Amino acid sequence: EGVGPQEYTLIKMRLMKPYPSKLSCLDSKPVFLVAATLRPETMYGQTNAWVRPDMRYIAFTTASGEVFVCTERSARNMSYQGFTEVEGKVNVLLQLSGQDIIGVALKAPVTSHSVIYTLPMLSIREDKGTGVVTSVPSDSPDDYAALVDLKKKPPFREKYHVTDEMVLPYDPLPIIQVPDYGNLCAVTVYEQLKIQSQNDKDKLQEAKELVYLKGFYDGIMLVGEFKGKKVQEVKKLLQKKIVECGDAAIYYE
Ligand code: A2H
Repeated sequence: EGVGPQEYTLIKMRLMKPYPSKLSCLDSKPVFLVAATLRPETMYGQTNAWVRPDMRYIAFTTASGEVFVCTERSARNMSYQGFTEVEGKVNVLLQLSGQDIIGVALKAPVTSHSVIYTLPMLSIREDKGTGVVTSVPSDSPDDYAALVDLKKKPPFREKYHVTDEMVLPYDPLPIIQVPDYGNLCAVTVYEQLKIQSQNDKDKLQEAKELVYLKGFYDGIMLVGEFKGKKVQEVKKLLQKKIVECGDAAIYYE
C-alpha cells in the first residue's frame, strides 16, 4: 500500500425485485450494490454480501443509466474514473444507512447461488473500497468469521432483522484447493487458530497472512471454466470475462 493506486475488481450485485421500501423510488431502474475485491477468481464462492449497519451509503446514477449503491467517498472516486456522466460529479439519488439495505436479495455474478442476501459485518472500514464487501467464506477468514457469528447467534440475526433463510442455507463452497489447507482454507485456519468471532482482530490478521500468499501462488481452481488451473493464471482471465459481460468493472483507489 502507498506505492501507487490499488486495482480492485468492482463486482456488480443486482438487487432483485421487490426493492426494499427505502429504494422503492428506484423501481424502474436497475440497481446494484457494488463491492471492491482483490480476488475476482473467488466469485464462484459468494454466499452473501456485507454492509455495515451504521455506515452511510448513497445511491447514484452511472453514465449508462444504472444505479450503484456504495459509500459517497467511493462514488466520488468513481466519478473521476469515467463511471458518471459528468467527470467529478456524482448524481446522488438517495442517502441510505447500511441497515436500510440489509436483507435485500441480490443476483451476483458467477456464484452457483441464484440468490444471496445482504448481511451485517461490523468490521467494514469507511476509508477503503466501496463499503460493500462480497462474501466468500471458503477463502476469506473475515467472511467466514462474520458468517459463523450470524449462524450461531440468533439474537445477532434478530438485532439486524436478518431471517434464518438469509443465513442458514449458506455454507462455504469449495472452490479452490490450497496445499496443506484443503478446499475450504478459511475454515481450516479459523479452526486452527481457534478464532471465536469477527472481533478477533489479531487472529484474523494472522489467518489472512497464512492463507493469502498460499492461495494465490499454490491454489488450484476446483470449479468453473478454469477448473484445474492455478489461481495466479486465472485471476486476470476471470476479471476480464466478468468485466466484458458487464457484471464487473475495474476500480482504482
Ligand atoms: B476481498 P485491501 Cl476470498 N472494509 O474479497 C473491510 N474489508 C474490505 C473493505 C472494507 N471497506 N473493502 C473490501 N474489503 C475486503 C474477497 C476476498 C478478499 C477473499 C480473500 C481475501 C480478501 C471476498 N471477500 O481480502 O485492504 C475485500 O475482501 C483480504 C485482504 O484494500 C477485498 O478483497 O487490500 C479486500 O478486503 C481489500 O483489502
